[in-house]
Amino acid sequence: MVRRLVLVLGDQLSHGLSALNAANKSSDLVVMAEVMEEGTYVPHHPKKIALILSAMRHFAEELRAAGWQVAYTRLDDREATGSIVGELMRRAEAHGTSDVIATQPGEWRLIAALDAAPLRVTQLPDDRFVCSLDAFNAWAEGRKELRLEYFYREMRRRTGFLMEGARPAGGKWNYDHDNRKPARADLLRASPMRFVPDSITAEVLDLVEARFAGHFGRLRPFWFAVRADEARRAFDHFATHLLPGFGDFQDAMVAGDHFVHHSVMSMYLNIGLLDPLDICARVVAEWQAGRVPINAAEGYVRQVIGWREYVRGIYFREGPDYVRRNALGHRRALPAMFWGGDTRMNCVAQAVEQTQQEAYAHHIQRLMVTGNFALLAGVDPAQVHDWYLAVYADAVEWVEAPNVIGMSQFADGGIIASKPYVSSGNYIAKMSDYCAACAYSVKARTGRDACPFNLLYWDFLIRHRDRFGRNPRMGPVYRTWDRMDEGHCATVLRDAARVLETLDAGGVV
Ligand code: DLZ
Ligand code: SF4
Repeated sequence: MVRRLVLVLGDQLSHGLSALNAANKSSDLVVMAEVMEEGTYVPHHPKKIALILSAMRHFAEELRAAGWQVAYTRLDDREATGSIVGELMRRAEAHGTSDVIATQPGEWRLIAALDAAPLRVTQLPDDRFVCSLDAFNAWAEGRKELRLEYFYREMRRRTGFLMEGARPAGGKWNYDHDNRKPARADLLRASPMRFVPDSITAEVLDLVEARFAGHFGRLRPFWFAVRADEARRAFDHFATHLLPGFGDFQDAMVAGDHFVHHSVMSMYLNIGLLDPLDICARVVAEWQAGRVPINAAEGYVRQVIGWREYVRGIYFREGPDYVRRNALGHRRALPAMFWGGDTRMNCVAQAVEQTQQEAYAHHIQRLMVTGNFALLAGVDPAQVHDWYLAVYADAVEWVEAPNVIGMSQFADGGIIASKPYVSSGNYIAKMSDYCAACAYSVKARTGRDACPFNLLYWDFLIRHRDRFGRNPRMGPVYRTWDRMDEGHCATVLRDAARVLETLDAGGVV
């Protein structure tokens, strides 16, 4: 006899999950399901689908070994219905129960689907985070601006990480200013730990290859960790070899080096294989032992207990319509180069190519190359959002949408960012070695050879002068424009219009 069903989703692969904690091993049945709908509502990268399906299969085995009964649907099971709710209904009917315990999904779409299901579904809070949604809302209540820095300080105090009594370790809360060094190509630099697919993963790879052949992204070589113990080993490897330089080179981009000093742990964290407090405790211990500098430890801890928790709070606070916001009224279609189409822009080509290969690009590639270009070109933020959600292995909507809609595209009108993250080619030239091998000249400000970022940067600012002209943090750039020769300004805008026309005509930029 089964009393209740316990839903475990593909990004809820944690033994301490609230739904499992609330359930009973002897009378409840865990339901896990590989379903086409979750793989195709956006065309997820094949590596991402393989990660999730293989990690689900391994997790189901671990649950069985721990004494749970698990009803597991494989993508190619003949009776499979193709959706999460369909699978719950099928299991409910087979076992004569309509009671379901779930942990709240990380996406409004699925929360609504569970609410609408003709079953008695209890959605429990997802407590695998440092800050509950209630605590976030209490922090946000009555504040005019929800800035990361203040939230982050609260999290530092709450966790005690990098605190010396009431003071931040080293005397400063934030060492971001030290974290902007460019990096050189270095063949001896360590890279993330890679894993050889076991027989479960090998079977999943064949399945993904057969079912999602049309999706953007290369499935093989597949090297991700798919179990918690592997993810922990991968994290240890990062902490030992790459963390010491993580701070200094956090924003650096190096052609052909897909990871530089990044940990590439977000995909494991976001599906539940790693625990945020565990990994931060390890980072803090490395700093206490004198093996990593404070700017590295602080930078890492800030991303995990600060930024990651903060964006989750915003996503759930802002509600289901957040992903369709478009404060700047941008309407342009996402250019084909985002899907691997030809481009003469080396920075974009590098970021897209590695995304295709790895289902990964680091934050500055996402923010200052692809995101910056989409924003400057006025691409419809919903299309930009769908792209990021699809192509990155770590992209679950609660974390991806605030980063894209808010931080990168300014489509939420300034809830997350106090000004748009835009830059000319200069920033990319400073932080990368991309420009040397580019068909465009980053120094040229006008003409056919001019870096498109240089042209579109001004076009964007002038297009949106009504909105940003009075922003005190943007005053200096508008004053620079106003001091420039009128003829030069007209040429910049004419050349920018030519780039946009080329994009609209489906031409190569
Ligand atoms: C992303 C994803 C994919 C590709 N496939 C599945 C799946 O087959 N079964 C499943 O339970 N979950 C999958 N997921 C993760 C869900 O889409 C995720 O739980 C929601 O986006 C909410 O965070
Ligand atoms: Fe990118 Fe411009 Fe540099 Fe080319 S010149 S790599 S387009 S920033």
